[in-house]
Amino acid sequence: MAKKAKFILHWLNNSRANRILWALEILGLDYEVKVYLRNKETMRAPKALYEVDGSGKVPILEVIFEDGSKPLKLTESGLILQYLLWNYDPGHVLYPENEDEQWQVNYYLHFSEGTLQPLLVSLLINSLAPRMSPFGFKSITRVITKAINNGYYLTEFKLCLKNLENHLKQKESCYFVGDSLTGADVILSFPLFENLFDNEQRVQDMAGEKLNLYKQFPKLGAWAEAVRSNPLYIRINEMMEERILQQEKSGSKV
Ligand SMILES: N[C@@H](CCC(=O)N[C@@H](CS)C(=O)NCC(=O)O)C(=O)O
Repeated sequence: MAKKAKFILHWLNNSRANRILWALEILGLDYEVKVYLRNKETMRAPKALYEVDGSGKVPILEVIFEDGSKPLKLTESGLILQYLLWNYDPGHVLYPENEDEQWQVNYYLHFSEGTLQPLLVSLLINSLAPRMSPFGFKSITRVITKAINNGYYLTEFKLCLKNLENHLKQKESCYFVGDSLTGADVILSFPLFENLFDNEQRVQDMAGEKLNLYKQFPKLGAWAEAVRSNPLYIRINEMMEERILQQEKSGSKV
């Protein structure tokens, strides 16, 4: 059993940090959230976040041990979830007991940031490129980015969704590993639910074509609905909506 600890999560609105908050809540850990708000024009994180870690990226999880030993500062969602699952889930709530299923969860911890998320970021950047191009170059940029998307990013993205859908088709449960929610669903909640199924207009803008995700990928759609209706997922979102309002009112950055 890991040492008793308190956790400080550095959280940014519309970011990957929500899934760490969800995990902390599910595991019933003793945590505190520090809220940072994106600049409304640039959508980038505030300077205050760079003071916590030079990367200026969330999630950042500080682990403060009760016995006074050296605190930890963890970054990278996959690593943070791995740390929590390996050390702070003795009851196997999110990390299955069965070794084969543990490897499956570990696979998704890597797949999410290593394969799926880079494709989404590339599609997002390509969708913004025409707007950012100088006058006179917007149309040509649109043609070039579309060709790149069709040649690689969009094709690979659709392949990922098809594989994930086929995986769920072979299962009775709507979850990715075993028959209940695991760390796999938690890590996938950002790319698959928050960025795609809960944001279909954005996907359409990114893909440059109409994608009816629920119709094309019904099993992923059922999974997305399980995430949306998860009571602790609802709770953290309500909690953070309130924290955002408080932060905006106080006008403070942290
Ligand atoms: N692979 C990293 C990516 C971290 C990352 O890019 N975080 C974004 C939020 S989704 C961020 O902090 N962006 C702030 C900014 O770019 O200013 C992870 O999974 O933790």
